[in-house]
Amino acid sequence: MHRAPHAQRTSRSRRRHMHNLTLGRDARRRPSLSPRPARCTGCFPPRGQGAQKMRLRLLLLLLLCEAQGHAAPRPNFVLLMADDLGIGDPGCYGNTTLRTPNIDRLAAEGVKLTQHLAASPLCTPSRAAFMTGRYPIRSGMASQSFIGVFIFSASSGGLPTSEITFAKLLKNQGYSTALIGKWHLGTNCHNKTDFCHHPLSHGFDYFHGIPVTNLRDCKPGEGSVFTRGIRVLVFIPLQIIAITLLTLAVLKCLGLLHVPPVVFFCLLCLAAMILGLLLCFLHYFRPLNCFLMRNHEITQQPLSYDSLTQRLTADAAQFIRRNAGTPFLLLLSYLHVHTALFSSPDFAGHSQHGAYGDAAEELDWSVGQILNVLDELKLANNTLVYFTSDQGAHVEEVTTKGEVHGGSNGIYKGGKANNWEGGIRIPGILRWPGVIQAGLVIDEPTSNMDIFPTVAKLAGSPLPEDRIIDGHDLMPLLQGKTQHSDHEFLFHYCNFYLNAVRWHPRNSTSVWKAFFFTPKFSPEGANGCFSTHVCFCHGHFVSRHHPPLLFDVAKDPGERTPLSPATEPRFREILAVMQQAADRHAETLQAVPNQLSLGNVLWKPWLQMCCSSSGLSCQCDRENQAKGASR
Ligand SMILES: [Ca+2]
Repeated sequence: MHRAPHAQRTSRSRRRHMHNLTLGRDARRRPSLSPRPARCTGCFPPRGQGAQKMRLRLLLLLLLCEAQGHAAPRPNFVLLMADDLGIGDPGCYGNTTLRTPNIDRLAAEGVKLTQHLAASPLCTPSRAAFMTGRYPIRSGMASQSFIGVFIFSASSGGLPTSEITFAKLLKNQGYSTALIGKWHLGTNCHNKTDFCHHPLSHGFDYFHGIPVTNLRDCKPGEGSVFTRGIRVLVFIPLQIIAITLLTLAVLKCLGLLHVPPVVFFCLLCLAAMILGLLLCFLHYFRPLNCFLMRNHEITQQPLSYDSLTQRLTADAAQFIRRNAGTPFLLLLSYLHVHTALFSSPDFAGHSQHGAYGDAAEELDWSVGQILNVLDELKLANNTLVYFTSDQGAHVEEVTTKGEVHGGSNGIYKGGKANNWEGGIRIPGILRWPGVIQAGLVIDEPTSNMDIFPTVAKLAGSPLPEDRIIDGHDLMPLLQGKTQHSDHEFLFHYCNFYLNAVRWHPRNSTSVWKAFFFTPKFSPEGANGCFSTHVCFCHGHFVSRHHPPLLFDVAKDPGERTPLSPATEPRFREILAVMQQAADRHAETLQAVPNQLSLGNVLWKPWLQMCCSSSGLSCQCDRENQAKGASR
């Protein structure tokens, strides 16, 4: 482990840090949950006898109406999401060697959640759940195959338009809404201009960022995320063809077999075709999939990493400035710290942890810039800031030279793409000075799906009633009105497959976690699936458990020692309750189109967006021209 061990243990009590307590007069000035003032019924002019009394009554009513009309304004929302940042990376979660003073400041001024959970350990499904407050299986954003995320910009799958994001709810409430950074929830359905899955079709007024994701293949010289796939799909078939050709040639030379020349010709053509497809893939992947958009327009293709974080941060700051006078929602979805790693000269080579540490420290700098803008515009007290990561650190990210390009999950086992705590326990920090107590640490189970109902309620929006929302409003927990999470059960999915159940009984401090299967780590004894780069969720890649593997993660957060009937007398009773909960949950699921089916994740030429018309070269840079053209 290249970083300090995770210092923040999961003790079961809420610890109120006595420093910097800010619950004063401001704290009692609650936000209005109703966006409109109540109607002034009875406001009519007096006449006849008793006019004086009526005038007095009228005056009181007017004062009441006036007071209601000036209810506290609804808060702004700044949601900061890192990509693949581990819970062991920020200083406030125990790291002593990575410098994250701005994230630490946020935690000191707000609430730090220590059992904050991603609804999925992968980018696309976790983000779908975050945006909708629902398990990704409900929206069809949970893969039944090996590919659990979108890789191509010209795929037809994505977040269905029937889904309701918190951005859509807030836009309807008059909020200005922006997504800056990574989306990764699809772009088009049927043609390259329908933008059915695009952020602007999901409630954002403004989008500036990448529609898919940052990958090694987007940065020349950083290698390829497809190395293992290429080995299976290209090198092995080429070897088989070569051996076949050689064998046939020898048999023909020895006169043992008559082989017509057309057979040799066909085999050579097949080999040439496979090689040609590989070269095309490697050549065109970057321009066709790694590009920046501003709203519906491509502004930089392929994207340049030069001052990329600075550009996106400056744009986020501009959005805040433009909308300082009206309620706004900003989702700043960082490309950091997913590979390909990058950072500007101010950060490159400055951390103790190589390229990963440089990127993490630049991410922290950007968080600081956003907090500074809120301070400068005096918006901090009326803005709820949330910081998180979309899932745990990718522990298998190690370069061929042995440089660690994945983060730290602290004391937790596993990481990205599996449901050990390291894959799903993420940083979760919320700050709202005067409303949320500063310095509070909450150990109760919470989910990134909780942001949806929390944000909706604070903005005065009713929740959709025609669907199940799996998240719960966080405010009662954050404000100390309840000490116990509303999540009695949480369901941990590995793509489409129910991997584990979490049970936090209402009258207990225990947090039971039962695994129906676990990934087979490789090589044996490793802390991840290094031979496949990510763990898979089915088939011979997993070990099934009958009875399920049971832990109390309140006592054993590292999931080191499974319980048994000998060590836990209520073993079978606990598992029976969890199985019943899983069965009840399964009954709430409905069949929906699979957005991550093979047909929906494959590259479709007719969906390919390109900023130039000259073949597939797709080269342009309109980033500077487009500045200031946004809302
Ligand atoms: Ca991610």
